Amino acid sequence: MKLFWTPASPFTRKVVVTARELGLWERIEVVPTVWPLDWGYATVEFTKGLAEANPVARIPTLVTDDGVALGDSTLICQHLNEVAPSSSIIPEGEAKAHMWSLYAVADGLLEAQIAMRAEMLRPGSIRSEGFLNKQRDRITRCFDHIEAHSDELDGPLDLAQITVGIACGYQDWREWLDDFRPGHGRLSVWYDEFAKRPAMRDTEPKETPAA
Ligand SMILES: N[C@@H](CCC(=O)N[C@@H](CS)C(=O)NCC(=O)O)C(=O)O
Repeated sequence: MKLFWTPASPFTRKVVVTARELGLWERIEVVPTVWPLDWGYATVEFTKGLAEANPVARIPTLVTDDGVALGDSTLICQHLNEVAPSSSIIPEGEAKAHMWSLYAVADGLLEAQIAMRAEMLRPGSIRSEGFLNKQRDRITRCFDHIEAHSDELDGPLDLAQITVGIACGYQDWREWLDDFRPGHGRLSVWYDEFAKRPAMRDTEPKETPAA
């Protein structure tokens, strides 16, 4: 399998943490991608092979062992879960709908963080404060929901937990995002422990290296 990657992308981190937790990381060839800083509002020169594999030209994109390109982190994590030899991060039965429900909130939170990142990259004169505030409000609602459902974070490892952990990590990393801890005490305690997992410690976000 081949993964188009950068350490700055929380969607890509979701895939990497999933692969590590499922024992699949050694089977993945990493293709580092480069993103000129105007990627948020302009078409940029893509890393060789990315747009050819996935015309959406976003990361993560995974090319499977059968040569099929999957250009979305949720699909990639589902694929990894299917090929994992013995473990699973997608529960069966009643727990499955609850897991996807919490997952969708955490994934929407990631989308809001990345929408803000793209907006923050625009020159200040054309940046929309209204748009940034809308994303901030969405982020607050999502953290409030996760706090109210924090008992669901205590079960066996699943994809919702991974995505919540990565959302907390991204919120901590970008200085223009607010501290998520005030008012979210149970989530804060959970995250402090979750962030100690080797798969989380080894994938802390970093700026995309220059070409
Ligand atoms: N829904 C997609 C979102 C992926 C996404 O937004 N990736 C960002 C990086 S975090 C990207 O590649 N942005 C480049 C662009 O939009 O041009 C997923 O889950 O994989």
